[in-house]
Amino acid sequence: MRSTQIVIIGGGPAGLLLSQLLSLYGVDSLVLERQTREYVEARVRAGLLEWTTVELLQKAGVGERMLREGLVHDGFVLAFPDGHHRIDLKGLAGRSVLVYGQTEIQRDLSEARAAAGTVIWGAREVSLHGLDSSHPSVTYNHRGSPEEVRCDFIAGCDGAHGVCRASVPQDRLTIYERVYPFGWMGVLADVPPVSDELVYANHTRGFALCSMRSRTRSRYYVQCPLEDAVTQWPDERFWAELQARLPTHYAAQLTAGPSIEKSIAALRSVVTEPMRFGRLFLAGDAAHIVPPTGAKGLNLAASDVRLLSQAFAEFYRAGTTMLLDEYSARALDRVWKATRFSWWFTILMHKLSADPFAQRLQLAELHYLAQSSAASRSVAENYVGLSFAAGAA
Ligand code: RFL
Ligand code: PHB
Repeated sequence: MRSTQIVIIGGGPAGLLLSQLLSLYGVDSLVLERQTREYVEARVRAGLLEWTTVELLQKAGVGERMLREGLVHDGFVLAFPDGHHRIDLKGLAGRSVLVYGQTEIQRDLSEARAAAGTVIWGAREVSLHGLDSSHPSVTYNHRGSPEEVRCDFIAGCDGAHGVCRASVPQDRLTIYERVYPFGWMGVLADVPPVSDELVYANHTRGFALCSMRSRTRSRYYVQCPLEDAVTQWPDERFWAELQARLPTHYAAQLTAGPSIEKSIAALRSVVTEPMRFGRLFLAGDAAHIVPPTGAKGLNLAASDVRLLSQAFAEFYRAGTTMLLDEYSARALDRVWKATRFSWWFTILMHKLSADPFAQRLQLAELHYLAQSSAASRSVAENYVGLSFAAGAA
């Protein structure tokens, strides 16, 4: 029977980055991923990295292509029915963000981890055992044969629909949840972006976001009803709707083109407390989900993994469980702040209901942001990512 120090369930960005960081600390791990490598690498998701995430990826030794190909953004634009306002990230918060697709990070990490031979893609029927004992183990099925691996700890990095959180007795976790009554229809297309910076638009027809992956590849989203299916959004309808939701200046710059990917994402906030049960530690989307408005999901996964890798390293280096014992509280401090920001930004920018009072409040807040550098600074500070201050993880 195989054995390792840490079994990591899930080979998304959280799981692979954790494995990569652990190898730097001389800690052995095995990643069990349900899907094939090709499938995982093709999933189009996040696009925006906080600088602390950029630095962590560099530290992990997977930053070279990211720094070469990523686009540094010093600000972004908020558009609303009667104006627009640029949030000067660099000027107000002293930091920038990096546009670099999750698909690219996934590729960089897969390459590094595949070279080390520590990922099993296509691991089915993963099942966790002995979580509250000192000898946990994981069973799974690989290419038709049953396997078992023993370990000291299990890291649950298996996303929102994984097996890890579900393996914890229900009465040992508290789950906080908010479901938003709309989704995002996203399109990826090889057309130049409407602007050098991201544009978040609050419009009476609904929210729209202009993002990008490169100077020749755009990523656009429009708010849509939760019940909508992708088939209801042929390309022509999407481009017309996006154009209608942008201020004339940006609408005039919009280049339409055939979509190369199209998907609908539901918007939710979920926080699981604590992020630990016995020898199982949850990280990333397995523990929390944020609506994509604040671009925090991948960044939170990275900050969890940063804390967790340090805690495992400390355990094996000094034999102390102090950082492991503090992991959940330290991670959750940051998670709740990002949850608050993502919720606030979602409520500010989306069409919530036909309630005219709510609409006027949104507009008043957007006008206030445009007028107050203190208010804009608070947005900038949260958007670039809160620092890892002492006592605040
Ligand atoms: P993932 O990426 O979901 O990876 C989990 C992995 O676990 C595997 N798995 C299992 N493996 C073995 N056994 C099982 N039983 C398993 N069950 C699941 C899955 O196959 C998968 O490979 O979670 P992770 O690693 O925690 O990473 C989280 C991020 O993917 C996520 O938070 C972001 O994509 C969120 N997000 C954004 N985050 C940002 O920081 N910036 C952004 O700009 C941003 N934009 C977005 C986003 C998410 C979006 N969607 C799709 C909701 C934009 C969108 C539209
Ligand atoms: C993206 O590029 O996919 C993206 C960027 C910013 C967000 C959400 C998604 O807030």
